[in-house]
Amino acid sequence: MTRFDPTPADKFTFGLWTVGSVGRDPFGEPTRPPLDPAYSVRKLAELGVWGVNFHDNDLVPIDATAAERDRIVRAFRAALEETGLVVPMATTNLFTDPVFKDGAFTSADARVRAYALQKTMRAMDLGAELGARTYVFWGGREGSEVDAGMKTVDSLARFREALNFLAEYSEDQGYGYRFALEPKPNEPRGDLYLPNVGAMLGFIATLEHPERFGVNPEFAHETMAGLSFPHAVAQAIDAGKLFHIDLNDQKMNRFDQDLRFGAENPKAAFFTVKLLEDSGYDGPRHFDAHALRTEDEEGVWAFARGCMRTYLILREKARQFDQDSEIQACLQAYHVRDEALEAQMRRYSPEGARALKERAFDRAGLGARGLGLEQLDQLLIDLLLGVR
Ligand code: GCO
Ligand code: MN
Ligand code: MN
Repeated sequence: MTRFDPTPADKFTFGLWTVGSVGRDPFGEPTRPPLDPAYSVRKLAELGVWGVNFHDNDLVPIDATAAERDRIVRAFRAALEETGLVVPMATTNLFTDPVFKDGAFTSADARVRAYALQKTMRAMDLGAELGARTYVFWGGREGSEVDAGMKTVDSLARFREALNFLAEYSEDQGYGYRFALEPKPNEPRGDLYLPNVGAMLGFIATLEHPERFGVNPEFAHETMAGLSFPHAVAQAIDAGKLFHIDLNDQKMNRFDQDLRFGAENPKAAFFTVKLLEDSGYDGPRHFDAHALRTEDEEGVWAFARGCMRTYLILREKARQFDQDSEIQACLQAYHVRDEALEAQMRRYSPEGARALKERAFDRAGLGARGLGLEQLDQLLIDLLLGVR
């Protein structure tokens, strides 16, 4: 065992759909056979993973009979008990079946919306049965290609109604779920509603029980929109709304690539890990990514090991960053403190405001001061590239 081998204490999780991805894409058929869920559980446990998550239909096919459902859940539960893997999060597939082609909770057809509620309540039952405490909503089809259907404003109201309904259902059943809403800018719809973390946080404030709702930011999704993932995570942390996180990687402004964590943007991955570790976030470190389509099963496990290894390497780098005296000296020089001034700014008072208005500032001097960020950032690069 090396220091970069994960253990359950690291709280790494994968979705059944991630390691189970068969490599299908819009242009090509699967390149790998499907994996049996109980088999995935055993393999993940061997790798040191803590938990496994699923959409209802990753585990139970959409057309399974009640007897089939029970048999599948029993086999899955046996694998969990044997390995000690937990199910911290569950979610609903509201995007694969043609019934959801124009949205689930935001469909213009009341019957589709009602079916989406039914399917989600049943999926919440399944998740709770297996111990899940976090419930993720990713509105895969909640969006549009054309707005001529005139439902853009209505869709938000319907999405709100559905979430309020399901939060009540959770309380009524005693499930006590915390809900994590996952934004994405587009794909599979031309435009998805509530496309980024900021939009989702604004929407949460309009719900009946905002305290039960937080966000599930995904690296790929903010990056697709050309936004900074660490900044989105920071906003979620600041709002006390980081309920879950989807780690992966992505080139900017493309389709959702779901690359191995840290594979494309190791620097942003470093800041993500540092934010998670420094903030005291104690939820799952979930990888919502999949192996490249070029890979066979061996490649899938190499991919899963790689996600966790990179996280652990970056966690060590984050500690090194905190202990590096040269880096810390740069940071100290950069963050200029002034207790008296900060006290005046912290909270408004008429005296403080007057004092600030009258104070003379060396504007030219402040503008001319070099901040040392080139040097600091190069020290970080040296650290990440392993020469420090
Ligand atoms: C995607 C999403 C999904 C969700 C998953 C959990 O782009 O397909 O990231 O993988 O995270 O449906 O709700
Ligand atoms: Mn995604
Ligand atoms: Mn995701």
